Amino acid sequence: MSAWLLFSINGFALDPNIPHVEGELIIKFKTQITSGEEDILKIFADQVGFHKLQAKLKKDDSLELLNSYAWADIHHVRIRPGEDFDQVMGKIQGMEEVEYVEPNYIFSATFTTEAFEDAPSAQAFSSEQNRFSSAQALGAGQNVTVAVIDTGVDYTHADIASNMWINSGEVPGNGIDDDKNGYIDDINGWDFVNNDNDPYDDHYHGTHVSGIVLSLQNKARPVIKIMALKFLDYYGYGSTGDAINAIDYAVRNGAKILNNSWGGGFYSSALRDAIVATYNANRVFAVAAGNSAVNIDQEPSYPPSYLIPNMITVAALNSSDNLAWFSNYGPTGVHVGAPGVAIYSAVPKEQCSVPPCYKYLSGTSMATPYVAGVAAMMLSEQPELMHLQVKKIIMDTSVSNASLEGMIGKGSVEPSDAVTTASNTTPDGNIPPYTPSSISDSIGLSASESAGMGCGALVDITQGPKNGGGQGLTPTSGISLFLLSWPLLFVFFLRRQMRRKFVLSPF
Ligand SMILES: [Ca+2]
Ligand SMILES: [Ca+2]
Ligand SMILES: [Ca+2]
Repeated sequence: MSAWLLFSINGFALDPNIPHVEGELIIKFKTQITSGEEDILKIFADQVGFHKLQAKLKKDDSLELLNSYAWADIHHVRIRPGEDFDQVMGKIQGMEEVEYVEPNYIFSATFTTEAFEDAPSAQAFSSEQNRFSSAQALGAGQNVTVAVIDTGVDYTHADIASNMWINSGEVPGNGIDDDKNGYIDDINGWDFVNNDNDPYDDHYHGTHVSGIVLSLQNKARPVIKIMALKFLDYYGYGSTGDAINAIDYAVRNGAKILNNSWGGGFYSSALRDAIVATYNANRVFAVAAGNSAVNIDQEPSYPPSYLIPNMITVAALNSSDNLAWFSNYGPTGVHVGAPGVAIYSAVPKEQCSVPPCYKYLSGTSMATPYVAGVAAMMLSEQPELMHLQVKKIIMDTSVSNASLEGMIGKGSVEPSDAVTTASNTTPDGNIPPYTPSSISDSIGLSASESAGMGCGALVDITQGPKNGGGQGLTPTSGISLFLLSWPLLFVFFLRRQMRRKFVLSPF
């Protein structure tokens, strides 16, 4: 039986061209999803779930368990060499206890490497950034941790070194998981690609993003801490399983804001559930709209197209506050815009001859950390604000113009106004209950209405097929992003193939 047929049973067909890690699956059992911080902070890799999986699946020893997520009863497994991927997936699919099983899809960093022969001078750039730095005068409150879920961070960079998050419960270098969070000697974060405690950036994207987050704070009164969570590899690609690991780590280890400058993936129920867990834990999930120049209200792209109310989806603007030519848009799915063209920020020491190194990059990847930085300054001023309040303030204080009307939900982010408003806003600790709608659900509002956000910001835009559709689940924007980055993706596949000896699907 082919994978196509198996997936058809579930109401849609798996396109073999969709990039995924060969031989790996993500499985969710039908259980009551518990909500709230208490649950999500439970110790990782709940053994109950593992034993259940063993009882159900490991009798024939066909699976290797890579990870379990206690908060949603999700298991990340690898099919043992020699086992037939389709057969094993079919067996899992047929189990009545299984809510879903899906491939371990691959995502990519959302930036563009266009040449900047006419890059603005550093001086011109700084004038564009002035309105952002004006927010710096305000923040003088508590420290706020921002998780940069990306390619890693050069934590030695002059702009970054003193602003790294430090795991105070961990004694470095003693080979012991002192804080019992499941990670040994994790001082600044974790490297989920190589599974080690050194999340150094062997690309440059994550360092650039981190530099932008930190540019929102007053250097004389630093309050932002960067938690480095590497899930994108040397080429800028990463898997759903590693993304979920990173999201889980961020929540359990105290990051209030998660910066997600990546995307281009297929609809993953497991990734959706991981983001819902961040909602229940009162975290702000900033996410890049993507660089395919499409309307994601019509052509969904993931993760930006999920309907999860604590997500702030960010478009890239140029220096005239118009949409950047490459930026995705959509009045429903994209909430605000921020500078994303020729942004000057830190890159790792390997990137120039005389460190500290800097580089101009463009992308919604660069716009998103501005919003994460603004959110951090807001929470520094008013630490008890709920995620939906942070989002509402950022949206309501943004400034629209004729070119943005109808293209994105609101306008260009105004950091000073957002931080000032936050400091004058009474925190509301009551997180409205939220139940995710599956891709086969009809489009509509859910608990988002009770969140009081208005302006269509929280309308479900997961326009998947109705039940049994079988053809509507193609996220064309994701596909076009892949086309845009096809050569890199091909390199990624070759690399993976060489490193892990996987037999890879054509795409
Ligand atoms: Ca630890
Ligand atoms: Ca230790
Ligand atoms: Ca490493």
